[in-house]
Amino acid sequence: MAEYQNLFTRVQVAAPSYAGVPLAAGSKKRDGVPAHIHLFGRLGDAQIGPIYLGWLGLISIICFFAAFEIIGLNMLASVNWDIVQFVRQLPWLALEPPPPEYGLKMPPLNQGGWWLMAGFFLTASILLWWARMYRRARALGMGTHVAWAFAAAIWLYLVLGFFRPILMGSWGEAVPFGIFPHLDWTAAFSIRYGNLFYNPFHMLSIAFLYGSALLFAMHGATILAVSRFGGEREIEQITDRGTASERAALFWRWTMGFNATMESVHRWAWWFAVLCPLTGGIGILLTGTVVDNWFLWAVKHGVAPGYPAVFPAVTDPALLGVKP
Ligand code: 07D
Ligand code: 07D
Repeated sequence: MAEYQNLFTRVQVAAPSYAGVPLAAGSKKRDGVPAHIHLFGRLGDAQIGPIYLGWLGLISIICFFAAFEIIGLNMLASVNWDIVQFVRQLPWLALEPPPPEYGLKMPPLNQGGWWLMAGFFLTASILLWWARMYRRARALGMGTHVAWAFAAAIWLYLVLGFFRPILMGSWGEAVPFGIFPHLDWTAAFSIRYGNLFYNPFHMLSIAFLYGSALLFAMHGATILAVSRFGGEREIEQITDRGTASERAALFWRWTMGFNATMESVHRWAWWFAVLCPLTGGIGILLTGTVVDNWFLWAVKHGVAPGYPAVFPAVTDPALLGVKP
C-alpha cells in the first residue's frame, strides 16, 4: 500500500518558494526573501517568510520591546546592575505593582510607576497584535475565529491586571511581572480569598483546561491514526465509504457510541479552549468584589461541609469580621 509520507517520515517535499495570494490594493508588501530550512520542514512548512509586517505589527513589536526593556532594566537595577546576578536570579526577580496606598493614582516611578508603564506598553502591544490578527484574517477572506479565541485570553489578562484592580480601587491588586513572583501572587490570591478551588468558575475553567487537553489528544491522535489513508489531506475529508474520515468517525462511534464530525470536532476544540479563560476571567472578576471567601461561600451554599456539630461551637476565624 502506498503510504502517505507525513511529517514523521524522512521524506520531505521540496518546492519552489511561494509568496502567497496577491494582496488587496493598499496593503503593504510582504517582507523578506523566503528561505527553505530542512529542520523547520520536519515540524511544519520548510518555507520561512515572507512575512507581512504592516503598521499594526510594527507598532505592536515596538510596544512589546518597550515593555520588555522596562521590565528587564528594572530587574537589572534590582540586582545593582550586576549582569551575573541578573542571570542567576532572573526567575525570582520582579517588577512589582504599586503598594496599595497609591490606589489608582500615578505612583512615583520606583514605587510602581515603571510597572504601570510596562503594563501600558504590554497591553498596547497585545491589543495591536489582536487587531493585526483580525485584519490579516480578513485580508485572506477567512473567518476571524483565531482573533476571537485570542480575545478570550486577552479577557483573562485584562481582568487580572486591569478590570479587577479598577473595581478594587488599587493597582496594587494586579499581578507583578516576573516568573516565580507571578506564581507567588497566584498562590497568595487563592489563600487571601479562602481557597480558589471553591470558586465554581475556577472549577469550570479547570474543566475546560483539562477538556482542551483531552480533546486535543483525541483529535491529534485520530487524525494521525488515519493519516495512512490521507486523513490529514483536507481534499479527501468527505465521509464516503472507506475514507479516512469515515474510519475516524466509526472508530469513535464503535468505541463510545458517539462521534464528532470533521467540522464539529473543531467547534468542540474552539469552545473548550475559549471557555477556559472566559469562565476563569469571570471567576477572578467576582473575587474580592462580590465574594470575599470562597470556602465560606461554598459552606453557605452547601458545596463544602460546615464544621461538624460534635464539639462545642467552633467559629471559623474568617467569620469573626477581623479584616486583614
Ligand atoms: C506554551 C505558548 C508560548 C508562550 C510562552 C510564555 C513570557 C513571559 C517574562 C522574563 C502556555 C511566554 C512568556 C513572554 C516572560 C519575563 C519577565 C503557552 C505556550 C512560552 N503567565 N503561570 C507560566 C504568563 C498568569 C501560572 C510560564 C503570561 C496568571 C502558573 C510563563 C501571563 C496566573 C504557571 C507564563 C501569565 C498564572 C505559570 C509558562 C499573562 C493564573 C506555571 C506559560 C500575560 C492564570 C508556569 C514559572 C506557558 C511556569 C507558568 C507566562 C499569567 C499562573 C512564564 C505571559 C497571573 C501556575 N506563565 N499565570 O507555557 O512554569 O503557557 O511558571 O497574563 O507553572 Mg503564568
Ligand atoms: C494567562 C491568559 C492571558 C495571556 C495572554 C497572552 C504574551 C506572550 C510571547 C513574544 C492561561 C499574552 C502573551 C505577553 C508574548 C512571546 C513569546 C491564560 C492566560 C493574553 N489551578 N488559579 C486558573 C488550576 C490553584 C489561581 C486557570 C489547576 C490553587 C488563580 C486554570 C489547579 C491556587 C488563577 C487553572 C489549580 C490557584 C487561577 C487559568 C490544580 C494557587 C487565575 C486558565 C490541579 C495555589 C486563573 C479563575 C488559563 C483563573 C487560574 C488551573 C490550583 C490560583 C484553569 C489545574 C488552588 C489566582 N487555574 N489555582 O487559561 O482564571 O490561563 O482562575 O491544583 O487567575 Mg488555578
